[in-house]
Amino acid sequence: MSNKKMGLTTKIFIGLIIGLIVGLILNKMGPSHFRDKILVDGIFTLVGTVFLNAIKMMVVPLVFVSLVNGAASMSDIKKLGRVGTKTLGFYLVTTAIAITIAIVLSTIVNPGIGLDMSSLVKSEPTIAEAKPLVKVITDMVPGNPIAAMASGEMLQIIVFALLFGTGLAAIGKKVKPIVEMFDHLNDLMMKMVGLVMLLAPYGVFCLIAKTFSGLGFAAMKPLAAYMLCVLGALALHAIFTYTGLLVAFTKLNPITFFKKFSAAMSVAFSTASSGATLPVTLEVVEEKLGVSKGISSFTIPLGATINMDGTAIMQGAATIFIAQVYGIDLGLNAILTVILTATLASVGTAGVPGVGLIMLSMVLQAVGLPIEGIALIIGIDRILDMARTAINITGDAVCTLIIAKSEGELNEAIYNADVEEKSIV
Ligand code: DAS
Repeated sequence: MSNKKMGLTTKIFIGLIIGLIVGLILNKMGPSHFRDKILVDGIFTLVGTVFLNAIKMMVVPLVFVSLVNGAASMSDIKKLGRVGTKTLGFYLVTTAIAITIAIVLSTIVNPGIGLDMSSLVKSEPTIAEAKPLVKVITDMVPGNPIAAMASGEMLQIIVFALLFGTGLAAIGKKVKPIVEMFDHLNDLMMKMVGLVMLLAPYGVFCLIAKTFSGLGFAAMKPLAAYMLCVLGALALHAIFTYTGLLVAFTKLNPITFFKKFSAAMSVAFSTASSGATLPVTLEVVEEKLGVSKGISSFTIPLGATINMDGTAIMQGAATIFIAQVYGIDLGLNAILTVILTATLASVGTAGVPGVGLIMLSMVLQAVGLPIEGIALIIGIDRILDMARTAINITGDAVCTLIIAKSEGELNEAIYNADVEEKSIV
């Protein structure tokens, strides 16, 4: 992990801790012109709003470019046929399971119930009533894709981008320059996200200080409950979904998997970037778990682009939390829309720090929840980003093992080797 990245993560943590302390002190100080007008409604709202707007600014271009890029990179799927279809199928199914676990757990824990934090966010949320699912589906196809982008109709942008990218993949060689252009544009989007995230330490400080100056310790419990929902769902998904799939489809020992894959998980945790961890993921999957290069060189990079189970879990829990904080009851239609949007959105979410939060604003827009709700959770998101990135790559590796086993391209002697040697000694 480069010093620059370590620097940003450390700075965000420092912004979080100092913002928490300043917020609690201001809360204890009680109302005053200085606190309420100069600080909370002044500096904190100004910097926090600039940071949130910078995140919102990235949503449409990031979603469009990364989804076109994701879909166009699936041209290999056509070539790889069976393997590609199986890989895509496993990735989408595990992501949908992940977000469902997060939503069910969050509706049991109810992290946002009992605390109205909406007073902290200036603009009144404009909530469109949850559309019937049939209308959601029919509305997914934009009558005018440019208008969809201008108005931030995210599901319509997703559908248009996936069709656009699939079209590029279907044409193949003739449009190679366009595919390469989108690959470069994707790099540009990642760089712009990186530049926006440079604001994070200051934005996080102001948003956390604002939240806690208004609510004091009362805000600790719901935010802690939200974090527990995300971390709990990540753990449940890893323990039950991945272990269950691994045993059901490969009969391999899951303990061996987690023992060997923990090296890659710790790199993903410390970098909060699936992309940065890619070389380590490939090395562990090939050298320690016995997957052939022919399979892993396709499924792992594709997974780092289109498979984000951990991110989907955060998006599911955050959507429930924000709806509860605003006192909005998400009906079944809205819940299904969240699952659909987050699963589709994960197709294009590239693996860089903070990108899941940007995609969260897209999920919130899809169900008419106020994006300003992100201000409530952004302060603690970096910690959750590290944990969910570790799960993102674990999902890629589990699906890769299943595909490799089904294709007869898994060397089980390598998979079991180290553990048996250790047990003999
Ligand atoms: N940090 C992203 C990744 O690298 C995940 C996220 O932002 O949710 O996978």
